[in-house]
Amino acid sequence: DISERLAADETSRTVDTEQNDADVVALRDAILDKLTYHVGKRRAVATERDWLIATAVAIRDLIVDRWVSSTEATYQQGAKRVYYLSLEFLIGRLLFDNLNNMNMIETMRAALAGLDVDLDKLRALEPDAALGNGGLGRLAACFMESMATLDIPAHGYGIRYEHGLFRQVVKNGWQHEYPEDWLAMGNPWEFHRPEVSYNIGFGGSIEAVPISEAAVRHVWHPAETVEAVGYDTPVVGWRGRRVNTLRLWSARSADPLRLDAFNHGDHAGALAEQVRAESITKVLYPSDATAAGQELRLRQEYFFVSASLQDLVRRHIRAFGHISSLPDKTAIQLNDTHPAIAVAELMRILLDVHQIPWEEAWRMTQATFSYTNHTLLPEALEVWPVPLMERLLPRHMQIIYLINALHLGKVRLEYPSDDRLLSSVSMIDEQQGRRVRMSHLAFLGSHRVNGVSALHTGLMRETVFRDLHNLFPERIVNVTNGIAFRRWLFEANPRLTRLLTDTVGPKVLEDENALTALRPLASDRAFQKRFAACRYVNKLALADLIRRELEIRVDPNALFDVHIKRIHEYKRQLLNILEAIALYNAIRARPMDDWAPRVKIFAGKAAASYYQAKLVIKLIHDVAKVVNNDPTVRNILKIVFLPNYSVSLAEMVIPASDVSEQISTAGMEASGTGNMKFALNGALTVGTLDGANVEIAERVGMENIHIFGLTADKVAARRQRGLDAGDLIAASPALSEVLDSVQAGVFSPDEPDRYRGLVDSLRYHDYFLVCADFDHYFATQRHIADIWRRPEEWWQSAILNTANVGWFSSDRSIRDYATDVWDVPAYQASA
Ligand code: GL9
Repeated sequence: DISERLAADETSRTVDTEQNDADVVALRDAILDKLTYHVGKRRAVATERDWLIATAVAIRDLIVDRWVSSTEATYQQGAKRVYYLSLEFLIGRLLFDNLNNMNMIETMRAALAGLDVDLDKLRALEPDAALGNGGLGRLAACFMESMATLDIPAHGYGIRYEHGLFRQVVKNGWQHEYPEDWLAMGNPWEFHRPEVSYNIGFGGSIEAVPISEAAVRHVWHPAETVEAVGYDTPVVGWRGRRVNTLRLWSARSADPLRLDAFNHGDHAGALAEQVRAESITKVLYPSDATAAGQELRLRQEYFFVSASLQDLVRRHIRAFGHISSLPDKTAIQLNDTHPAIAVAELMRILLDVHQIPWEEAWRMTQATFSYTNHTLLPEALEVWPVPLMERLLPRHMQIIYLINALHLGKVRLEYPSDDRLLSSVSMIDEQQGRRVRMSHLAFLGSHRVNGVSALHTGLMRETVFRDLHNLFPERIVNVTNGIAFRRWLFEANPRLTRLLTDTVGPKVLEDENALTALRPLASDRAFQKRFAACRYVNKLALADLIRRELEIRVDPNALFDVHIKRIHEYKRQLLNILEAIALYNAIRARPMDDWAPRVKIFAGKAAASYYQAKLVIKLIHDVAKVVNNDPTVRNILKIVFLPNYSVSLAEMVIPASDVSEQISTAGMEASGTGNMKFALNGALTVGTLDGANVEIAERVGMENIHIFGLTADKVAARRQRGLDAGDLIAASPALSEVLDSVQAGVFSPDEPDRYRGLVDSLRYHDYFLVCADFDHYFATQRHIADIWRRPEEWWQSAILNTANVGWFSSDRSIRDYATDVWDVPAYQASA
């Protein structure tokens, strides 16, 4: 019956407006042409994969026409270009993204139907491009789309990892990691550019060549050279307005094979150099909000930065004839500190290649770069040991020393003998061995530095960058994150999108502020019912997925309470599962009460080496096993962990969610962007006053968001007093019962001590304030359940969430960058 209901809903699936027969026929012919001449197959023997490739390449042809015209226009106008340097682009699938932005979904559906091919099957076949870990990488992907939509000439630069984020398999409740293989069946969206290649040097020595009485020129003789080769993926803006480029670099050995060794029978030795070179772009580091720290990571960073800077400098000189106008025509955004070595690399290019004097080179560098900070977690701030940097990048280290000496010289003039200040603002951290602070390098080399939410930017000024902020009080600005509505509303939730276009008009597709027109409808019962019906159909589809994946049956009428994101202690999945246990205890104590049925849904990956996070995944599974099989609970509570979280899974889950869990320890989540995706789709947030939750609360109103817990300043104060939670636990019978049962092995009878250490750390060293926030969280969840029982109130609140979060469009974020950081014009829909 589920598939029947979904089929009956067929008509409300997509958002594009027109489709005419001539377009359908032309598209069908184009696909058949690609099947024959690109894939090399006859229709009779074509597999679904063949159809996917033929379809993608047919769309790509249409994209290329716009791509060429966008690029030509930029050259002709001599426009300023934006370069977004990021070690991560978490793109996900592109088939529907491109179709949707090209306004072609229905035309394509019809064209394929004429060939007996189902577009939705092809959609599911495409692998996710998972070239990122989480929010930071996904933000880069949303920003690329918004820059194209706002007609900003922009290039993304990053690494074409052969293997993206690992595939998560859960066995007996434990996470296992397997390599991911997104390129296994080829990538129909990209263009290999073997002619776009640069030499990247590592190691070696520096020669100082005298060029006059007073000056020397530094020549770097690298010990090792690796080639970077470009792969271009077109990035389509809304309605194909503009098509930009994502250029990802792949490493190639300068010498592919030592033929002499091979001929002597040393086959492995003959390939050794190739293996070493190509290892640079083999795999994405799966660390999340922790610095990876290994030499290979630094090689990845320098590799892609050097290739990108050589490429953009070459493009600039070709377009404008001379390097000196670079800052007027180029804005380079550093996405976190991962590409911070770019500051030293651009200085090297200006000084050593173009012979620009130091002061001028430094002025140009600062005017060109800006830097976004994405986290204040101390373990995530990159610091590289000086000996490693000296060995791998000797010329860059010289430049860094000189930047630092000049910087400290100025500080010393202003604040003589303030040693604390000097060591705090120095690029070299002398605490434990000498290490280069990449955040300081990025800060000093930029004209603007930004945080990603108002709260986070404030904390940057007060904590990690306090002293630098006092020296450069204008430099730090805020740009609150945003999300691409095209992907996270129009594609992910076509039913709701159709409802919005029916009621507000097609302008909601063009202008995020048009959502405010929904406000007066929030209390309209008929509209509420239609809004709720969209959610219900989405929930049917999710319930079906849960049944297929996990063989668990969930009631689509239950409240879907969803916590999906990387598994991390500060994100507090542990608080959520402890609350679930408390609820379970309460249900068993009063089974005949009128409980609102609830499904707790979790998904997320833990870094492979993050034991505590993996233990939380195991605990969720252990608790689920007990709760889901307890007959006294009678489906009032179900707990589900969906494995292998991805962009595509998020697109499926978010539109089916009633409650959005955003419960990080206040002060620790820089922004969050999942929070925005849920609110846009009408879920009610249960959350702390952290990251962008603060700004969501300001916009939806405190009555439409469920805030609990310590605020960031209270968290800091509480930590000052110590982390022992004994007093708090003693004061909370519910929490005491929960902790005692977990510690006693009630959920782990096969290994009663499994969670002893975890509970002990909550009792005696509760750094993430799980105990401090527990009672308030539990009470807030019960309050949410009360509202759930009053549908008119619930749906009014849900609609007001959708109506009031237009501001969190990544188009707004990108307009902010365009004016406050890059100084480039941006398209204005309503202007
Ligand atoms: C992050 C922050 O933790 C998030 O709060 C923020 O929304 C995003 C984007 O600004 O950046 N910083 C960070 O290192 N990650 C983030 O998600 N981690 C990952 O991307 C895995």
